[in-house]
Amino acid sequence: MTTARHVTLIGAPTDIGAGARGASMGPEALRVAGLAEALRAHGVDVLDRGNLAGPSNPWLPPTDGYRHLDEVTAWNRSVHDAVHAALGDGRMPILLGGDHCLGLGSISAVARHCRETGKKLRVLWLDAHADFNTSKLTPSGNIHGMPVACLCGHGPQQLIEIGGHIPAIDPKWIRQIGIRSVDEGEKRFVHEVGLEVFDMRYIDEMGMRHTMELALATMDANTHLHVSFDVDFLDPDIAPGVGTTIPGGPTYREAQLCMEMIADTGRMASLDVMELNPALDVRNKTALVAVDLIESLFGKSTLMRK
Ligand code: Z70
Ligand code: MN
Ligand code: MN
Ligand code: MN
Repeated sequence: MTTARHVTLIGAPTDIGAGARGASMGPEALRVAGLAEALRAHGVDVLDRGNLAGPSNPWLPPTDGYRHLDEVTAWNRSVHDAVHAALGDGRMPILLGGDHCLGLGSISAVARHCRETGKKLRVLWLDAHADFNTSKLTPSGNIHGMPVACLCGHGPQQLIEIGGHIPAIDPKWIRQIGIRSVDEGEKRFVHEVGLEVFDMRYIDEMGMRHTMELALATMDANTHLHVSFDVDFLDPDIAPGVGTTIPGGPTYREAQLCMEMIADTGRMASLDVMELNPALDVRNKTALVAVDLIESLFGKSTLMRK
């Protein structure tokens, strides 16, 4: 398997876009759970470049449909620059969130890198939520519910322009998996734009194997696969340490298969691990399961070897 063997860990310790405090502690919880050591045990060269800095969380109500827009912008610019620099160095960035509003900075940087290098981009969005709200549709103003819409060019100018190209990505490049909580207006907008969503109903009926076969189809040797892993994708039984637990997510076995099938493509070239909230976790259990699943993304397997 040709998985990237040079990884840069980038910590983004903020909950600036979230509806609960605590995802700011996510990067350290993943380090304490042994992420770097686990990857090194699989032969990966790991460089932990520490945490990015940014504004603190003022915890204010929304203005004009957005909470903390200026602070969210500052954090995303910083994430964009760090992710773009890691890719320029020929390394695979792993963004340690932090809340999912930062998927905007990360993926806009990946998209910029793909434009510069002539790669085809494919984004796998593993999440309980579609994160496709706008200021008009949002019930909360929390920008972690908006990054996918922003990436597709629907959002405030200061966010959608971060990667230097509007829109940063085409909705056709995205595949969403595990979705089970979408707001009413958001649902209509997802349909209007034609996002490809494999929701839990689809996974229940067709199984994770078939789901991932479709979600991973039509990639080629020139494809850069970005995986944006919101930990609330997982069933709360195995991952209680997230801001909003949504019941009925993938089980441990389904999540493992999902990660293993991504690893088998050999195309994953960047990764976000988002929304881990240690303040709501139980003895770092959610961080440990995340590390276990990330190992599978890097080709850990039970018995068989390719
Ligand atoms: C809801 C909103 C959300 C978490 C994203 C929830 C958004 N759709 N929640 N990630 N944990 O407020 O936009
Ligand atoms: Mn999310
Ligand atoms: Mn570049
Ligand atoms: Mn989510």
